[in-house]
Amino acid sequence: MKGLLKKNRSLPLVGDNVIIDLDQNKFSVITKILERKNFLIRPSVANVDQLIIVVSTYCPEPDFYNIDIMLAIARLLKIKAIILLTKTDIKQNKKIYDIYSSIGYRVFEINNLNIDLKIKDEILSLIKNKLNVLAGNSGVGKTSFINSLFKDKFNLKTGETSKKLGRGRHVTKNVEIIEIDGCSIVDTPGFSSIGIEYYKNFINKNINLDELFVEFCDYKNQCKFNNCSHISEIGCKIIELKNQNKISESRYSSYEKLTRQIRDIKKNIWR
Ligand SMILES: Nc1nc2c(ncn2[C@@H]2O[C@H](COP(=O)(O)OP(=O)(O)OP(=O)(O)O)[C@@H](O)[C@H]2O)c(=O)[nH]1
Ligand SMILES: [Mg+2]
Ligand SMILES: [Zn+2]
Repeated sequence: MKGLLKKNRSLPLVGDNVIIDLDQNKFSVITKILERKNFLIRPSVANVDQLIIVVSTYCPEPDFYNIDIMLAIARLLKIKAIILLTKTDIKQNKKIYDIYSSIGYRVFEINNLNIDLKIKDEILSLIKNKLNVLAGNSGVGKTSFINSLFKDKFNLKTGETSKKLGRGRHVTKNVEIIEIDGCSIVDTPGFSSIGIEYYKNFINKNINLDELFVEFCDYKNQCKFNNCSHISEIGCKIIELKNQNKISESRYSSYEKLTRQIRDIKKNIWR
């Protein structure tokens, strides 16, 4: 990288488009990072078209809050999102399938050890000509998914999960773009949480958190108060729907938890 870029601390991310020149010693140097349309902070990737949220039904167990935060970040950054539910050969999880497909997300139930060919074709057509980022906890099967999608072409390193600890062993160490058959897919190290706190610079004072929950958007105009926070207000349509099980309990509780978390972040940065 050119000294000036380094000095300005504008480090390139995986997924960046850059200008490269030759210096007097004929070494390639990055002289400019082109404008990003978006970037994820953890995993660190720029110009993302689609987030592939990978969740395993078993070892590690699914974490609903994490799924909802990843979906919220995708909405915040206006990135498409799909969900891969892996290890369905060992255990099913209809709850996850039902919650997320009922609010419009495409959820694929996958066995990475022997992927269904129809599912494989559908996924291939969904990821083509896009920069796709795999995200999810260590051991959920992100790397296995790339191997199973491109079986004869890849055999990337995967690792047994620890049954005793119920988690993966952080096998993938780097964020790396894999380009094959017109698909760009980014393998990433596993994180137990993607961390909304990293996005505090995006979360301005007026952000409406309910917009990050797709199914809330259809109903929030029916709340009695315009600026309803859907936490304890009388006449709140969202709370009413939650009580009638028309909005899922776990989605509502993620919203509640996120509201609290953002309130704390705001207290600290706008005091
Ligand atoms: N039975 C079964 N095992 C799977 C499936 N997907 C992945 N595994 C196993 O789960 C373990 C972890 O898979 P990896 O692909 O290394 O997981 P990862 O998400 O890349 O993990 P990190 O690189 O540590 O973040 C391996 O032993 C895989 O064989 C699946 O669909 N079914
Ligand atoms: Mg991996
Ligand atoms: Zn409300």
